[in-house]
Amino acid sequence: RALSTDLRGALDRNEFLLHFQPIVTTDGRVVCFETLVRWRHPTRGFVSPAEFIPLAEETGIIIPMGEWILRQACTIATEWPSDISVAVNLSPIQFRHSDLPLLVRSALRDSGLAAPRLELEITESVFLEATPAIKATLAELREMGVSLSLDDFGTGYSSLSYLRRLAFNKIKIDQSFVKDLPHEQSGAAIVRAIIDLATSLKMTVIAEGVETEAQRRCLLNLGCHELQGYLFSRPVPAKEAEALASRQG
Ligand code: G
Ligand code: G
Ligand code: MN
Ligand code: NA
Repeated sequence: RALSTDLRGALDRNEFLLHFQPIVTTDGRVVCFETLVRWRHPTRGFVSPAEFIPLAEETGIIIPMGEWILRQACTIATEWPSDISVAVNLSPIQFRHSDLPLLVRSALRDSGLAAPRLELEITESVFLEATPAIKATLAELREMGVSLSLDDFGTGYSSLSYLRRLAFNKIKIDQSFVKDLPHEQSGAAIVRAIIDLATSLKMTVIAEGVETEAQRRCLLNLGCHELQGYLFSRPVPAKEAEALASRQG
C-alpha cells in the first residue's frame, strides 16, 4: 500500500500530532517553541515529516494539513505564559495555493492568540520566485502583527538586504553551518558574517541544530541572539512543552 494513499485519510483519522522544540535566549530562557508535526501511522509507527511533507506537498494534502497544524499550534500556545511565542513552519505550497492571510487571521481569532506570539517560518526556497503576490502576502502578514522568520538560511540564494526589504523579523541559520563549529574556520566566518549583517539590519538571529556546549559558547561569542537544538531539548509532546514553559514561570 502506497504511503500517499494512507496520507489521504490521516487527517480525518486523527493520526497527526504536534511536537514542540524550545528556542532559548543567551541566558537559557525559553522564548518560543517551534512546532514540528508527527504522523503516527497505524502499522508503520512514526513516519518522519522529512518523508511525508514532500508527499503532502505533491498531493495537495499540505493545504488542509497545514491549516490543522496552524490552528492546533495557536490553540496549544494559549496555554503557555504570554511571553512565550509559537513558531509554525509554512510550506511554499501554502504560500501559492491558499489565502494565507485569511487563514492566519482566522486561526488567531478562533484561538485567541495575540498576533505577535505567532512566528511563521518560511524557507528560503519560497523566494526563488518572489512574485508581487508573494510580496503582498508577506506585507499583509506583517501588518497583522505576526512575526516572520526566514528558515534554513544560507542554503538558498537570497541576500540579506533583500530579506530586509521583505520585512523579515528573524533569520534561522541552517544547522549545516552550526555543525562545523567551533573547529571549522570557514564555518565560523560565515556564521559571523550572517550575524553581523543581520544585527545591523535589526533582525534577530537564531542558530539551529546546537548540540554541544562548545557550539553554544562559540555562537554566543559571535553575537547570536537565540539558540535551538538537542543541547537544550529535543522536540517534545505538548504536555512536556507546557511543563517546560510553566516551570520557567
Ligand atoms: O521534525 P524534523 O523533525 O524531523 O522535521 C523534518 C522536516 O520537516 C524539517 O524540514 C521541518 O521543517 C519539516 N516540518 C516539520 N514539521 C512541519 C510542519 O508542521 N509543516 C511543514 N511545512 N514542515 C514541517
Ligand atoms: O527545516 P527545519 O529547520 O524546520 O527542521 C528542523 C529539523 O531539525 C527537525 O527535523 C528537528 O527535529 C531537527 N533538529 C532540531 N534540533 C536539532 C539538533 O540539535 N540536531 C539535529 N541533528 N537536528 C535537529
Ligand atoms: Mn523550521
Ligand atoms: Na530550519
